[in-house]
Amino acid sequence: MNMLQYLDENGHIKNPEGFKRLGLTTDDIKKWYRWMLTLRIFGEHANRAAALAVDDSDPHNKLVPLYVSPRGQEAAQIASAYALGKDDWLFWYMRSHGGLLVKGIDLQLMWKIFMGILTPDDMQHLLTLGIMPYYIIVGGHLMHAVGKSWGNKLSGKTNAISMACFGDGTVATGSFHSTLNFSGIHKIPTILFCENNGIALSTPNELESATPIFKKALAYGITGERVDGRDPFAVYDAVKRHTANARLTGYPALIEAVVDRLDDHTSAMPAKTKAWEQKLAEAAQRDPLPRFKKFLQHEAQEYFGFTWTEEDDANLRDKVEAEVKLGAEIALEKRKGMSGAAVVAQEEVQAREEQTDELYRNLESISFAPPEIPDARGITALNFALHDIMQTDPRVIILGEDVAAVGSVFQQTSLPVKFVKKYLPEQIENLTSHCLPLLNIFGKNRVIDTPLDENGIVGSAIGLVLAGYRPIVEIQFGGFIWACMEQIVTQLSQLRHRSKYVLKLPIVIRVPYGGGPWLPHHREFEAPALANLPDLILMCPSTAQDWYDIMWAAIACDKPVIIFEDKNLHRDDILKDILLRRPPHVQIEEIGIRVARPGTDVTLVSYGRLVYQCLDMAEVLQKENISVEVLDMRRLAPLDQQTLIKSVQKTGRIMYMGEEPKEYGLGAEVISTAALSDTYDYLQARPARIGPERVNQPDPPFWKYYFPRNEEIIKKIRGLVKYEFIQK
Ligand SMILES: Cc1ncc(C[n+]2csc(CCOP(=O)(O)OP(=O)(O)O)c2C)c(N)n1
Repeated sequence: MNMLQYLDENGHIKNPEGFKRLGLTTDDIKKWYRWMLTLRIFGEHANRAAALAVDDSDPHNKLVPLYVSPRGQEAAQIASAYALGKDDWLFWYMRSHGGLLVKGIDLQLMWKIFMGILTPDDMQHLLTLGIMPYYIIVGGHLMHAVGKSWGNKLSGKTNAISMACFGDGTVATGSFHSTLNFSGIHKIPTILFCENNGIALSTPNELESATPIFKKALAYGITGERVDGRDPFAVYDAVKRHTANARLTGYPALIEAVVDRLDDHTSAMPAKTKAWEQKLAEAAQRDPLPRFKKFLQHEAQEYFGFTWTEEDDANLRDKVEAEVKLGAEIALEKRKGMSGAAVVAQEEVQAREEQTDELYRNLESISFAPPEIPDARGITALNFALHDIMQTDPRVIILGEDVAAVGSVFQQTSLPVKFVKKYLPEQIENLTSHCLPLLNIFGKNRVIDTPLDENGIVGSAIGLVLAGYRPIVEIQFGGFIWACMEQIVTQLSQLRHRSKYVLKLPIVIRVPYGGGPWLPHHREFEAPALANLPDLILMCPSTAQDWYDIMWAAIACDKPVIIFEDKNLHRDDILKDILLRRPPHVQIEEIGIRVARPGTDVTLVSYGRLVYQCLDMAEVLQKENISVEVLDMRRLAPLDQQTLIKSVQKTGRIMYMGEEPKEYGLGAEVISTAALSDTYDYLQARPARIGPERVNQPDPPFWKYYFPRNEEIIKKIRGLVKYEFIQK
């Protein structure tokens, strides 16, 4: 196999001149060996700790819940991280924790990571060193590395780049493709460091990839190189060269370090295939530790002027062994002092804490008094919200498919011609034939047409946050959000938790939805499937002012917010109203249910376009002396329980109406909130819900027969009012 190598399997330098040019010192060499040994010895102890239960009460609760051994990959991990600069970030996967030592963590902290007992202070320390929390989802971290480097590049900090480490199985994921594609197109200086140990759990590399890994770079217009990953000099040389080039030119690189996995897949899952076991003895011959020891014994004298004896080696091992044990003892002591109940309770508080960005906590600092818009519709409110936010906060950028040159498919990321002429005459020359794309005002570094890759977009947005940005992502149609569920579910809704709530995630995702005569994936309502995910705030405005205010409140919030915008309301005249353009005056948590119409007999709960249908039906029912209170949810999740309960306690009756199939829909939460609380005692009728059956929407000509129809609403509400509650 062709690959860069300085150190042969017997510990001899193959290319003396090239080796000397690496400019390594005695100090470098000794540090490397010490770290490699530390990693090896730590791994042996961690594997043992992974077999020990914390106490007799629960044999499954191990001291180390899961250990993923880097045995055989130490040289690649230590030398690659050593080639990074102080400000570079490391996006690691579980097996690849050697780089953490190089970046500066001590053994106590390493133990805490694997024991699962990190505190917020520990996490803050890791982030300060440029180390991300751990990732379990294969490939989940790759786009975060790209986004971070991208953000650095956009803000001119070209000296700080990211390195993402991953295994050969990861090459099969969509995230790998996204990573190479984004970084190739936008010249994002990221080092993609693949530790190819030839096997992914039990699956050999030839079943993950039909071509050599490093050659894939070519297809994306970036550089690829293969090195012997058991030779730290080759690894160091490659990473050093490519990071220097990345800093200078912005070019990313894919480095394939060929290594051997000399241990089980994980402590919990040995995955000893016959093929792997057969190759183990041969692979052990390439073990980087004995190889490096031989180098020290054979070559250190010639190249660095010192000798390395068996005694030196034994002394170092003893020292490292003692350090590893001491680290474990300190970590164990800390563990003893932790109460499980207190940790869980604290996390609940942290998760719910309001998180408003500093800039928006002090509104006086925002000088902002643009003229009101007298006849704004939903789209106008959205247009001006985005414009005003971009103008006020330079950290905000817009990302998405077709958001730049054309100003989005519904012109959400643009300004309409007539308003530009009236309010922004200085921008007239930037108009296209039909609008003023925000791109033409804020430039290509702030309004970015991304590749057609939703998972890549959300992943890069998370990385951009790490570089100080506050991205607004557009998902072109709600139906396409499924293409980024991996990032939304496993990262956006969980990363704050994995970072012990130290990381902030100010990302806003806008999702146009709304039933109508359209093809599949352009008409569904996706919020119910997301509402069960912790840490996401889901919003849905139905007035022009709310559209504006919610967008601002979302951008001020340090938690991820997903805004569902009913595209049926974009240009509906029913929304026409005076739009006050104002900085965020309420926190997103305070934007709960809006009482769209007060009433006394029945509480009718809905969202988006349906609110207007509810209002119409309330008008009809009023003529029969049935007074309906219409609630516009606005915040779909978490639900504004207080306002809901107050209303139901007043009316004694509740009905939910939604666009989504009613089974497992948002109505389940709305109704159970009323029925499971003290409000149950106020109920005079069994709660009702109305909405489509749990089937897909029909073809376009028949769409109206799917959604709640007026007659049904009237009938159900009449029934509610006549109802005698069975138990009463
Ligand atoms: C998306 C996803 N699918 C499956 C898994 C289960 N899993 C964990 S590690 C692993 C193999 C990873 O192989 P590779 O990328 O080569 O890294 P290695 O473990 O060999 O270092 C698998 C299948 C996972 N964590 N995430």
